[in-house]
Amino acid sequence: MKYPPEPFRIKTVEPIARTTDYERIGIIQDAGYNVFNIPAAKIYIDLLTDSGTSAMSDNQWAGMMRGDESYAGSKNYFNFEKVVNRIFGFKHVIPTHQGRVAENLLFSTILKDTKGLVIPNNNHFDTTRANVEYNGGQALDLVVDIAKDTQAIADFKGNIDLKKLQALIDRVGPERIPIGMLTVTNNSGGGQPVSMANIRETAALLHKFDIPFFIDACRFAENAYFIKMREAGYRDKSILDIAREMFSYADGCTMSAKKDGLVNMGGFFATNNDELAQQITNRLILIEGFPTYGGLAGRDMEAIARGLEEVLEEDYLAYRISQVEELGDRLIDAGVPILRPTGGHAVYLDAKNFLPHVPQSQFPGIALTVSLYTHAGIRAVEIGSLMFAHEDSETGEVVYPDLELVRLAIPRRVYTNSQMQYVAENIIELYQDRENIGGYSIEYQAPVLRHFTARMKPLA
Ligand code: P71
Repeated sequence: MKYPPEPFRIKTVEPIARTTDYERIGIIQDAGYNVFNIPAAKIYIDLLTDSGTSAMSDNQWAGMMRGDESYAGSKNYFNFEKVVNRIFGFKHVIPTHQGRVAENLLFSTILKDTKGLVIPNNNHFDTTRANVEYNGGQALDLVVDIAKDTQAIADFKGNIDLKKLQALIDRVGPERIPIGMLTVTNNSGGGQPVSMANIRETAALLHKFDIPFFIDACRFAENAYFIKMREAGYRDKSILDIAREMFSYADGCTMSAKKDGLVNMGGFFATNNDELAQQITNRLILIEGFPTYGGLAGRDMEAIARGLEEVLEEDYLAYRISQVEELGDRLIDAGVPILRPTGGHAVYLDAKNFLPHVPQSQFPGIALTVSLYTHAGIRAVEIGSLMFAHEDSETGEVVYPDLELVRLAIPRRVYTNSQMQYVAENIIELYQDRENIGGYSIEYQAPVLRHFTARMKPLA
């Protein structure tokens, strides 16, 4: 079967309400044309993010009832640690309440007191970039060039360009690179996977210069599934074995369990480095909590432990990846420009090609996001100039991102395929009416991570 069906049945339902076209026009205006400001009750299909939006299984809910809420040494922490160890293989496991805290702890520790440090990655996601920059470092994106061509078909468009990484090491010297990273799958680059060969070679290159290698592991299971399907020699390996091999090359990872942990809240930092683990643990106690809970309830750690086991199931991953692919295929068949091939957790509309008459300075991704909401009550997220355009620190000129995307992130185990069909049909309608969609300007913006709270206004 090309698109394998859901490997679960529905036990609890949550009603969702539709709004009228007229209501939505008022709602989006009140929201300052920023979909982050819309109350969720006014959204019909919410594809803002796949983060923290998963449906938990009956097994995870049962685990919630087994929460041990002891301040120190909760039994759930030991379950959680055991599962993380089994999959990721790192010696120290430090729970955090979400991924960006793991990033904050890491970067505030390794970038502290030193100027001019750079952190290479395939593509940093927004919170990673912000945590690097806020701590005085420079976040560099060294993804392969083919990733910038939305129509090029390749198996591993999330790979880092090893020549660019070597050139960076030659240019700034290894002493200015405290760690190197890879984000799996590459979220800002279309949810594209990184190959095992690229992970192995990145680690080897960094280690040659004694630079530690960390993985941003949010969607590690989806990445492992793509390796199984696309990379020679992995078809007969289990997802667990592939994941273990991926992390065996790394010195540690940051993880938002809100993605492939199949939970609504949680994350961790893990590493083999004793000294770093000690420093981070000390900081954790200051900002998150005691090392055996790190900002999480005991029941949350139990849900993560169980979620991490479930996400490795192949029936689940086959359904997951193909649900996203089917939505992508429906749009491709209708000629709608999307980033190809379809990524692991989302379909990314190519806003530059969808709205060629709206220049990057007028936020085509925002224009499309607003139209999707007003047309059909669908919430997507811009991954383009509002999120990533910035002023060059030397020239002061605005640097625009290569890609102008609108991401339709699919929550895990949440929406049915008929709801996905509704999404596809409405996007196709919008595409047919694209000439009537105009640009936006910014009315208010925060100094960091402005996309979350910006207020916009239509230009026409
Ligand atoms: C996503 C998110 C969360 C988000 C971001 C922007 C708008 C809406 C929602 C979070 C990530 C991520 C990667 C690769 C670290 C984090 C931070 N992604 N790395 O994609 O994708 O994790 O949210 O748990 O702090 O929607 P955190």
